Amino acid sequence: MNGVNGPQNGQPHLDHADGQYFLTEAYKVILEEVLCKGTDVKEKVCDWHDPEELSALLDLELREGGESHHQLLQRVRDVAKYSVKTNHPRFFNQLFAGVDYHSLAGRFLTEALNTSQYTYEVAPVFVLMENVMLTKLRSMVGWPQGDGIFCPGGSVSNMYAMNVARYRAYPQVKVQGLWAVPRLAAFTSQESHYSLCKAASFLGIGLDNVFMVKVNERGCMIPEDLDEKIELARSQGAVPFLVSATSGTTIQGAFDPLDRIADICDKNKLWMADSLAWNPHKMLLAGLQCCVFLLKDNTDLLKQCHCANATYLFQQDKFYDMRMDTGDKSVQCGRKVDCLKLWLMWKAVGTEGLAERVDKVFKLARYLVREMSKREGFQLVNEPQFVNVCFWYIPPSLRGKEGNNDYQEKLSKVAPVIKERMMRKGSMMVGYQPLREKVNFFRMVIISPHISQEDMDFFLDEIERLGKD
Ligand code: ABU
Repeated sequence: MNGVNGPQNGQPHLDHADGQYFLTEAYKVILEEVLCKGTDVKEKVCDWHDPEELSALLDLELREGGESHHQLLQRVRDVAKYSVKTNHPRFFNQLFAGVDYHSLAGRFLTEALNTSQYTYEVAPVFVLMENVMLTKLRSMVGWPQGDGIFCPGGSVSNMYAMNVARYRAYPQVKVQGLWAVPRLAAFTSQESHYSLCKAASFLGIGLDNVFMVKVNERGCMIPEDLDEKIELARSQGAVPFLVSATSGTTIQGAFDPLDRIADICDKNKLWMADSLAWNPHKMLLAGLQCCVFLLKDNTDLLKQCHCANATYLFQQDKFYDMRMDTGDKSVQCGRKVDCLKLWLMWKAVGTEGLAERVDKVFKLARYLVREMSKREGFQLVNEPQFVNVCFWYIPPSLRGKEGNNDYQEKLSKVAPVIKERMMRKGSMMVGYQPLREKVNFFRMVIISPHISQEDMDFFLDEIERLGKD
C-alpha cells in the first residue's frame, strides 16, 4: 500500500488497499466540500468562472503517467469547489434540488456494486426491488397488474410511451419499419416538455406530426382544441395515435385536465391513460437520475416492442425463471440501477415522510407568492398551480412605463442581467425563459424541503438588490 503518496514509479492504481485508502480520503473531501459546505447558506451556490478562466484553474489534461493521491485529492477538491452546489438552500434553478441522505447512500451503493439491471443473474436484488417499486408505484395510479421500467430520464420515458403506443397500434412497425405504417399524429400541449418533439423525430414520426394543442391562460391544455387538432390531423391524412398530457408542466407547473382529455382519447381510441412518466428525482429528492415509465398493459407489450432476444444474455435454457430478466424490455443494453436510491429513501421516511416534504414545499411556494404580493416590482405571470412561481421583476427604472413602445423589449433584458449578476456573485441560482409571446421571466421552483421561509425572504431581497437599477 502506498498510502498518502499513491502508487510510486508510475505503477497503475490497481491495489485494493491503496484504492480503498484513496476512497476513504476522497469521501472525506466529498462530505466536507459537497455535503457540508455545499448545504451551508453562508457559502456560495457556485464559484463562477467563465470557461477560459475555469479551464486555467482546473488541471483537466490527461497524461501518460498517473498522479499521486495527494494530487488526486486536490482534483477531487477542485471539482467540488467549482461545481454548482445543487444541494444548497439557494439553488432554485432546476426541477431538482436538495439532498436526501438515504437516497445518496443508495446511490453510493449502486455505484460500488456496479451492475446492470438487465438480468437476474447479475442483479438479483435489484430485479426484485425494481419489481416491488414498479408494483407500488402502479398501485398508486390504479394499475397493480401492469408493467414498467426505470428509465434514464423523463424524456426517455416519453419516448418509450410513443414507441409502445405505436407498436400497439401497428405491431408490424418493429419488423417492417416505417414503410408499414401510415402517417401518424401525436398530440401534446404547447407547454409540454420538448421531449415529445425529440421522441417524434427520433422514432421517425416527424416533428410536423406532433400537433401542439392550445393552452388556456394558465398553461393547461384546452380539450376543445385537442378535438379540433385531432380532426385537423385526420383531414390531412394522418392517423392520430397518442396524446401526451402533463401534470405539472416544465415552466408554469400547469396541470392538463386529464379526465376530459382521457374522454377524448377513449372516444378516438388514442393512447393516453395507458402509461405514465414520473421522475422521483425531482420533488422527492431521489437523486439524478430516477425516472419511471409505468404501463397499464400487462400483456408483455413493453418486451414484445423492444426485445431482440440476445442469446448471450437471455439464454432460453437458464436455470432460473427467465421472466426475471428485464433486459429485453428496455431500448438500452446495460441499464443503471435506479431503483435502490428511491427504495432506500422510501424505507427511511415512509410514504408519510415523502408526503410531508411535498406538503412543505407547497406551503413555501404559497408563502413566497404572498410575500411577493406585498412588494413592489414583482409581477406574477400566472397564479401558480404548483411549486413553479413564474414572475417578472420590474426594476425601479421601468416602473410606470408599461405604456412605452420599448417596455417589453426592456423587460426582456431584466432577467438575463439579474441572472448574470447572481451567478457572478454566487448568491443564488434561479432560471428564466421566454414563453411564446411572453418575454423573459423568472421561473422560481421550490423543490427542496431543506429550505425555509428565510430562504424565500432572502430570494426576494436578493432579486431586489440585484435588480435595483
Ligand atoms: N425535465 C426537464 C426539467 C428540466 C428542469 O427545468 O430542471
